[in-house]
Amino acid sequence: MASTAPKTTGKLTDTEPTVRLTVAQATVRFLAHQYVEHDGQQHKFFAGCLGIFGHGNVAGIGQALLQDEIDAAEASTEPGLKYVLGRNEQAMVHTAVAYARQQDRHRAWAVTASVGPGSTNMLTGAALATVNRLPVLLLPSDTFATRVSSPVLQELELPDSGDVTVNDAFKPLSRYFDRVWRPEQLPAALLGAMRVLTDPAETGAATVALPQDVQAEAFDWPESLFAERTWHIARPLPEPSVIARAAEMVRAARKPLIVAGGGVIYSDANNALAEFASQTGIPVSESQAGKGSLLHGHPQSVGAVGSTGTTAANALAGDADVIIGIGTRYSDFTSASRTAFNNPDVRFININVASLDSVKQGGISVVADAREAIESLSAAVGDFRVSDEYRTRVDELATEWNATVSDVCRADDGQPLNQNQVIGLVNTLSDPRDVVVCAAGSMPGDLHKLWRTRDRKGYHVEYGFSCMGYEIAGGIGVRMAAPDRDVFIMVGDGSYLMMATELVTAVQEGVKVIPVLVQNHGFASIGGLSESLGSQRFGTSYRYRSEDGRLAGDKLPVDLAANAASLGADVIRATTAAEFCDAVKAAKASDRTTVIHVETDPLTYAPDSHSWWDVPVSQVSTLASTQSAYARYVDWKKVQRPLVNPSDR
Ligand SMILES: Cc1ncc(C[n+]2csc(CCOP(=O)(O)OP(=O)(O)O)c2C)c(N)n1
Ligand SMILES: [Mg+2]
Repeated sequence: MASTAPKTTGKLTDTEPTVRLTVAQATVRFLAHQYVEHDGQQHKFFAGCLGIFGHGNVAGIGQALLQDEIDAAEASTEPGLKYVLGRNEQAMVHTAVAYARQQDRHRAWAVTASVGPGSTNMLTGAALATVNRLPVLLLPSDTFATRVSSPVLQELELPDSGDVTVNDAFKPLSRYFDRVWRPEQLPAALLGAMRVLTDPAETGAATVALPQDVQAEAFDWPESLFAERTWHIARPLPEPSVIARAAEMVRAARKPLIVAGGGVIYSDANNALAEFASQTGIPVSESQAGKGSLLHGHPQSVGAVGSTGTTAANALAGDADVIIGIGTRYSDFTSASRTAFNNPDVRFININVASLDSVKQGGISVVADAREAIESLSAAVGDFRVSDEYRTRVDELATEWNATVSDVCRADDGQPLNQNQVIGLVNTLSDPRDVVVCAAGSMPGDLHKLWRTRDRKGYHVEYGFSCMGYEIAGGIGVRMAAPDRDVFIMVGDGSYLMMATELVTAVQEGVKVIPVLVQNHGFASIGGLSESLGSQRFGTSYRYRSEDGRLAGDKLPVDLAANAASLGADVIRATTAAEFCDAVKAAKASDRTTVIHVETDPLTYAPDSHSWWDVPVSQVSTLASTQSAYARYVDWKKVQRPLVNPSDR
């Protein structure tokens, strides 16, 4: 019954029936009733809630999740919000983000953490989600809104500010941030977070900080807050006049090149892109997030572009007069730090849902869904075809690169494997629909160059943030999103040591993943980078400190295979190609998480990209190695172009 008292503090409605719940219970109930609709399909948005409890959430969100689980068990239904316990808050965000990526951003997780370090552990995950434009709802716990017990355990307590808490650090890392000081604010905060999470142009980390006293506080909520709510995931249409201008530019192009980014995959524009490429003959290169936009073997596929690109894509990029960027944010790796697109007259057409990306490189800005825009552009370019001469050049370059890859990946039985061979073997022995996951080290670049993608969701390298430690946690998220695919997690020893702990979560949840642990006793990637920049691999290998005080002694006696086994995983050690093949077959046949441990030589590199990445070198030094690296750096800087010329000229 509606009360006769006027609507004041402590009330949201006089006209609707209400239900009395804590803020945490209301949050869980609300999240369980959020749906999305895309292309006529409708389903729940949240797969569940990952969490680690401590003070702040144990009796708030924790109590609410418990009640949800018990209510569901009694009613013989699924919980509204399934709870999964992780080992590290950063890792839980990685799992959530990887899941969302595998699901084309159509499903997501909430992540709850306790006050203080539990919450700040999620900061890296927040940045990773926002940089990669992937949805995750973060629910950090906050210190008391009432402050009656301040300073509480893990409270920041600044001398000059009463309302700042450690969770303010989420603000620049989140696409949406709110703190619920009072229960009345909860509906607006949750609705605001949902809007951002389900908007392809805005999505990223959405953070709703929940003070510990507020989480536990009871309130009379309007029942409508818990109604099933469906958020439409939009496909914004391009403006016809903009498409006409873009088509005119394409029709005038002699050497056009497409740069496909993650947006192609999220928009499920793969078939549209394949048809457009076949119809026009325009070659397609791919960024890291865009790998899989056009499958390997398509006649117009020239593979990775940029700092870790193929010689084919990079040669074409260097000459291209029109670049059609689709769903790409043009990271420095994609543009080879603005040296890849080096035709003095190059012009850009940028198709992107986010205006931030669509205006980059001075390009014509087509703010639209990738699939819609490709289809419109395809119709608008009419009978345009690239010349036979250009088509032949594309063919020759792609064939040459393919031969290079086959050559470096060939494994001769009996010899210890190098990293190219490990990648080649995983590629050949995995099923086309299996997923390869990676994030940091030397393998992302090598995978970008060498991996032959056979399924639009078969390649998952987190390279927006390239976060060491993402691999295992992320691989778990991928497998949870795609339980019918095997997930091969390529993880270096450095990344493994940073965050191996989620193997325990994989075992707990029965989520089977296949980590391929590449042991090279340190940082092949940064070692190589250091050497190329004149810093002599300083501090990049895992060695005892030697008598001269340097980290140059023998290899450390770490046994990461034994470590993985101690966390509950099955482990197979492989040295030769034959052993590695057997290991992959056994891992695929098993229903348990199986780590394949392989030692490789950090000094064997993937074939060169004929490309560059801008990492500044010391301008003065007494070391000859640094001086010569600086001279090389200055040479590359000469060809770096700002790429801000307006394309519409
Ligand atoms: C969290 C984090 N810290 C530091 C870095 C910088 N970094 C990039 S790769 C790398 C070394 C990775 O070592 P490993 O996993 O063994 O791969 P390898 O280089 O040997 O292939 C480092 C330190 C990073 N990307 N992420
Ligand atoms: Mg390593």
